[in-house]
Amino acid sequence: MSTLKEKLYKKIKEHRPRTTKLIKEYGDKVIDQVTVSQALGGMRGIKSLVTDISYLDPLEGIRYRGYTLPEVLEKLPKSKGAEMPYVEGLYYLLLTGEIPTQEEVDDVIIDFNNRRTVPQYVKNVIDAFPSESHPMAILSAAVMSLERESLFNIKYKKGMSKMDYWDATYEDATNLLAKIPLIGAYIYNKLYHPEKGHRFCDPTLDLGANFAYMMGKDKPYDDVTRMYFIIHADHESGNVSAHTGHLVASSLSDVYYATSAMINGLAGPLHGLANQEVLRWLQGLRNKMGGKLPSKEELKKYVWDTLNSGQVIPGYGHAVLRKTDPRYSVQREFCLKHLPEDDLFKYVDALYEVVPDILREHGKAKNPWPNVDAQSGVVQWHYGVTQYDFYTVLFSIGRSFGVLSNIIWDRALGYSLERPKSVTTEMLEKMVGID
Ligand code: AMX
Repeated sequence: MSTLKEKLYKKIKEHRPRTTKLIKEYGDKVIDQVTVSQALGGMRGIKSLVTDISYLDPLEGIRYRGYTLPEVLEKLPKSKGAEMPYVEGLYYLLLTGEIPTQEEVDDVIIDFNNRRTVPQYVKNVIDAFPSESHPMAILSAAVMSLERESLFNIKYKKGMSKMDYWDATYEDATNLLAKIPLIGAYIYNKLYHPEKGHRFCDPTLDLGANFAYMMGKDKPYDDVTRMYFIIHADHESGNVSAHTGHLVASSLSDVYYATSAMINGLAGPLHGLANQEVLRWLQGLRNKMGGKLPSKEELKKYVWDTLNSGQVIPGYGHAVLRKTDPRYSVQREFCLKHLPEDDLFKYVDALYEVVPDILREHGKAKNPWPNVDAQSGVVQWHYGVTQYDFYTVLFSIGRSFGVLSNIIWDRALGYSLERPKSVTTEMLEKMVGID
């Protein structure tokens, strides 16, 4: 058993009695109430999910296992000369709640490297897609095609004890996490650089560096990759991608079904696709300005024109956050250090000066501040990943780490099949006293 798996098992055994006690002794205690607008409005804010992997404070932003993003980036081990930590170390943290030592991360890196091989039939599935297909559709199908590898399914059919569900799920999840960056890079090269062909992975490199290598990118794209995957990994359980993964896995569908479903949820423009929308919108602005940096008045007009045509300002607002997203700030810091003169970065910075005030005046958005997506496309664009359809694939790879860590723990703690209750509009009208 690997060091990570051993540590995880110890944590699971320690945690199980806490969940059992809560259900057995406090199962009837009320922790929230539901209003009509919540029932009709996407269940905003209802406390009805439990996860210990991450928590999203509306003002402070995300914490992974109690650590803020700057703390995560500072404390996790890094390779020599790197600014950003190993993604493999993040997996260790998400699963165990502990910051790994260099030795413990090395162990995970070796384990991941041993699981990397992407079967030829998955590549065939990818190759069979027309080149006009959206890369998210291809990613979803590629992950789905891997489903036949599920150890959970094999063991379940043979009659596995519930107490062992986490083990087979851990194996499936770790196999998928090791492969999904390679699948992403394969899709990228097929769609955008078929003339260059595909690169085999480099077994001497960690996940972030190998992804950069397979994408054909030089330094510091390895750090961009690590930063990107780490900051997108988790955002507690209620967002569309995390919740979809959890929901599908709650029926004991294996992690391949669950991950493919979470990818499908992430592909919507109000969620993961927003980063590509931001780039489209910024390019529209740049074209309008003929490449020059707009004045404050020109920027304001562009923002108001977008709003007045009934569209949202991509990269701004959030269902839970009520302040600037720390994931935006982490990327901004990176941009200030590495690409302060980048054209698009200057646009993004200038927009930060005007959009929050306009959204406040517009009076609809509960949060006028930027979210993660307002910055992330700019970083990718700068390093030559200009095919913005691809940005949500990068988001998906990062998000898989959080979603799969959650699913492993869901199985370890025996979380139930999800089944909330619905009512009809007529019932709702009766409940509030409308005749
Ligand atoms: N521009 C214009 N209007 C906005 C807005 C924005 N950026 N953000 C919210 N609003 C509007 C909503 O459309 C809604 O209008 P309605 O009453 O006419 O339906 C109203 O303000 C209230 O919305 P809210 O409660 O503040 O937000 P929400 O929880 O309903 O939606 C989100 C959250 C992110 C979908 C929304 O802010 C939005 O559409 N933002 C732009 C797209 C985006 O950046 N998405 C990425 C989010 C992060 C991620 O998941 N990757």
